[in-house]
Amino acid sequence: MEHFDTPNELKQRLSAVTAARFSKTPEACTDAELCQALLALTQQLAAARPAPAETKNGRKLYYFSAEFLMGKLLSNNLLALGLFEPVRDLLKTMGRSLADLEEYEPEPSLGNGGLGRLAACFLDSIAALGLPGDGVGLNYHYGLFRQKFCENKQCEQPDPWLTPESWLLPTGRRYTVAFGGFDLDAVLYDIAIPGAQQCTAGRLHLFDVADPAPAPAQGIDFDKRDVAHCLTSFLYPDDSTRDGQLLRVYQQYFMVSAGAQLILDELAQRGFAPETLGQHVAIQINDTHPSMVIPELIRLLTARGLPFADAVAQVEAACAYTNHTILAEALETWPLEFIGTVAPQLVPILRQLDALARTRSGDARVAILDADDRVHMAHMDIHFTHSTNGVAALHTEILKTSELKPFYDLYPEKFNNKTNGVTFRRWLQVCDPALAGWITARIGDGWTRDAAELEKLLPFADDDASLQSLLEVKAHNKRRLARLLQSRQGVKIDPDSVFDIQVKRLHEYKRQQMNALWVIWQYHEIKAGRRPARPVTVLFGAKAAPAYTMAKNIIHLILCLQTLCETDPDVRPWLRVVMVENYNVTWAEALIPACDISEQISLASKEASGTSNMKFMANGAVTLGTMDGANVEIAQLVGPDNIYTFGASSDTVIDLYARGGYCALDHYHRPGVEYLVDFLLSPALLAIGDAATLHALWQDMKYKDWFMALLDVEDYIAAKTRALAGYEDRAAWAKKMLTNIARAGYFSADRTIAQYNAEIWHL
Ligand code: 26V
Repeated sequence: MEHFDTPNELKQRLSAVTAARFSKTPEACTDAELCQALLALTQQLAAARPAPAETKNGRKLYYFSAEFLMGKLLSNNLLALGLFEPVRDLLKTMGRSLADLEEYEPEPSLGNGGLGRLAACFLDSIAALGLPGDGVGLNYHYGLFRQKFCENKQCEQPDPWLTPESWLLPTGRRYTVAFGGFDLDAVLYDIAIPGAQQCTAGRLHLFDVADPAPAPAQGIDFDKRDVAHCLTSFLYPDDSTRDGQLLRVYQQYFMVSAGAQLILDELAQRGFAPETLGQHVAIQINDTHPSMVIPELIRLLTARGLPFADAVAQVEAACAYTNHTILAEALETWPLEFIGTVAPQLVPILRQLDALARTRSGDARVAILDADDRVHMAHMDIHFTHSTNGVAALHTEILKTSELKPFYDLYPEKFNNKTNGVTFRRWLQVCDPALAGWITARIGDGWTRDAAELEKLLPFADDDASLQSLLEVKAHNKRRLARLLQSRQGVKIDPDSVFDIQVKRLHEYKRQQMNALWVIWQYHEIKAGRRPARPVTVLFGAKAAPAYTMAKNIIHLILCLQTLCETDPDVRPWLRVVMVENYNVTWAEALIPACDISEQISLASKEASGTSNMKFMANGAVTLGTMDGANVEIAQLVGPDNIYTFGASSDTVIDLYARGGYCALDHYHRPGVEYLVDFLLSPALLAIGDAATLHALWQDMKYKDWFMALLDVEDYIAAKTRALAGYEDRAAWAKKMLTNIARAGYFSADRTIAQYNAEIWHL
C-alpha cells in the first residue's frame, strides 16, 4: 500500500501537483481543479505499481470483454491505494469534501449494464487477490448514451467521457489488424487497476484506432461505414441495420485480433514457446462478443508452425467461456458472409472447426454453422474451450437441463457454475461509509479483507441498540439521496417514506411494467380512500436500448405515472414515482445505500443472475423478488423471514414456454387485473401521455405479454403489501436488514474470482 508517513507528506504530494498544473496551493484550487489534481496523483501512484509477480506455473489470465463499466475511479482507487481515509481527512481539514470533488470526475460508461459492471468488479478482485491477470477491451470514445427525458420520453445524447484527465496511459504498443481489404492499427492504452491490500496493480488494456473520428455534430448517429475512423466511436452501435451489425463484427475482430497478438507477444517475452499457450495462458471469454479470439489464436498459432490439431488443443486448454443469458435474441449468430467481409482469413478456420465439431457429435443442434451458414458463437465457444460456466446456480442448471442440454450431454465435464459477485470495496466501503463504519464498530475491519466475516454480525440481531443505530444509518443514507435528487433533478422526496427501488436496464423480462401496474393499483387504492400505512416513494432508473421500442414505451408509462401522482393532490402525499435521469454507476452508488425494498422481479428463468440484488442486500435492503437468478441463493442464505418472494417458478415458466401455454388474455380477464391494464387508456393517463404509445403498450400487455407480467401481478401486489406491512414493525425490519448484510459475504466478487481461479484458471 502507498504509504505517507504523515498527513503532511500527503499534502506535499498534492501541493506539488496543484502547483505544477494550476500554479496554486490546494486551498486556492476550485473543486474541479482539486479533483483533477487528486485524479492525477492517484493515477501516478497506481501506474507506478508493478504487475503481480508471476506465479510458479507461469500462467497469466486475460479477461476479454467488449464492456468494462468502470464507473468513477477516484474513490475506488484511493481505497485500493490505502489513501481513502487520509485524503478524506486531509480534505476535511481544508473544509472540502471528497464527495463534492467527485462530482467533477467524468464517469467511464463503457458498458450497458450487469455484464460490463461484472467485468469491472472482477478486475477489482483480480487485482485485490494479487493474481496476474489483465482485462482486454476497446476504448470507446462515447460510452453508453446519456439519457434525457423530453416530453416523458427517453432521448439519447452522446457521452463524451474522454478528457485530458481520463485514466488512459499511452503504452507505445500497437498491433496491426488485417481486415478484408485493409489493415488498421490497434493502439494500446492502459488503465491501471491497483489491488487493495497489495502493492501491485493489474491493467485494463483498451485498444483504439490510431485516427479516431471527431465528435458527431448531433445526437448519437455517425457513419457506420467509415470503419477506419469510427470503429471505436461507440459502445454498441445501433445494430438494426446491416452496417451497424457489420461494425459490431469489426469491433469484435479488432479487439480479439489485437488482444491475441498481445498475448502471444507476452508469452514470448515471458520466455515460453507458442505451443505452450494452453499451459501458460488463461483466457476468459465474457459472453460471446470476444469469441472470435478462438479462431484468431488458432490462425496465429498455425502461422507460427503449429499443426492445426495442436493449435486447437492449445486454444481449448487456454480458453473458457461464460454464458450470461438464455434469451434467444441475445445469443449471437453472425452470417458467415459477414466474417468473410470483416476477416476473410477466419472463414476457412471456422469451416474446419465446424467440421471438427461434427466429428464430435452428429447432432445438428450443436453445429457451429447452421443450414443458413450462420455462425453460432456460443456453440463454437462450448466446443473449443475447456469450461462453460453460468453465473448463478439456477442459471447453470437451466443451461444444463434445457437451454444447452445437447452440449451438456456431450461435454458434462465442461459445465460449471460461478455465481456472480460484486466488489464490496466500491459497493459498500466507498458508497456507504456510514454502514461500513457501523459494521466495523461491531466486528472490526476484517470483513474488508474477507467479506465472509460479515457473518459475525449475526449475534447483533438481538442487540436493540445496534438495530436502532442501523435504522439511523439507513435514514442518513435516505436523506443523502433526497439531497442529491433535489440538487441533480430538482425533485424533493420524503426521507420518511418507504424507498422502493428498481434500477437496471429496461427490458421486458425485468418487468418494470409490472412495477408500474403496482403503482396503478396503489393509485386506485388511495383514490378509494385506502391509504398505505406510510407514504411510499417508488424510484426507477433505467436506460432502454435506442432501437428497443417496447422498452421505450415502458419508460413513457413510468414517466406518465410520475406526472400523474405528482399532480394529484389526493395521491402525492402517499405515493410518489421518481425516475432518475441517466441512471449510471454514480447514481447506483447513491441509490443502493438508501434503499428499503429492492425490486428484483424478473420473470423466473430469465435473469441469469442479477448483481444489483447483491449490492442492495449488502447495503441492508430487503429483497422483493421472484425465485430467479441469484435471488434463489439470496433466499437460501437469509431464510424466508428476511426476503419477500412471489411468482411462478422457473419450472412453471419453462414449461409454459415449451407448450405455448401462456395466454395473456386469460389473465387480463381477471377482476384484479383488467382495470390495471385498462388504466393505460384512461382519460387521466391519456391527458398526460402519448396516445399511440400507451395504446401500443396496452395492446402488448393484453394480447402478448411475452414475459408474463399478468401471470404474476396479483401475487406481486400481495407480496409487496406484505413487505410494506413488514416495514412498519421497525425492530423486526432492522433484523431483516442486519441478516441480509450479514449473509451477503457470499456475494463478494473476491469469492467468485477465487473460484474461477481454483476451478478454471489455475493461476
Ligand atoms: C442482450 C441483449 C442484446 C440484444 C437485445 C436483447 C438483449 C437482452 C439481454 C442481453 C443481455 C446480454 C448479456 C447480459 O448482459 N447478461 C447479464 O449478465 C449479468 C452478469 O452476469 C447478469 O447478472 C444478468 O442477469 C444478465 O442479464
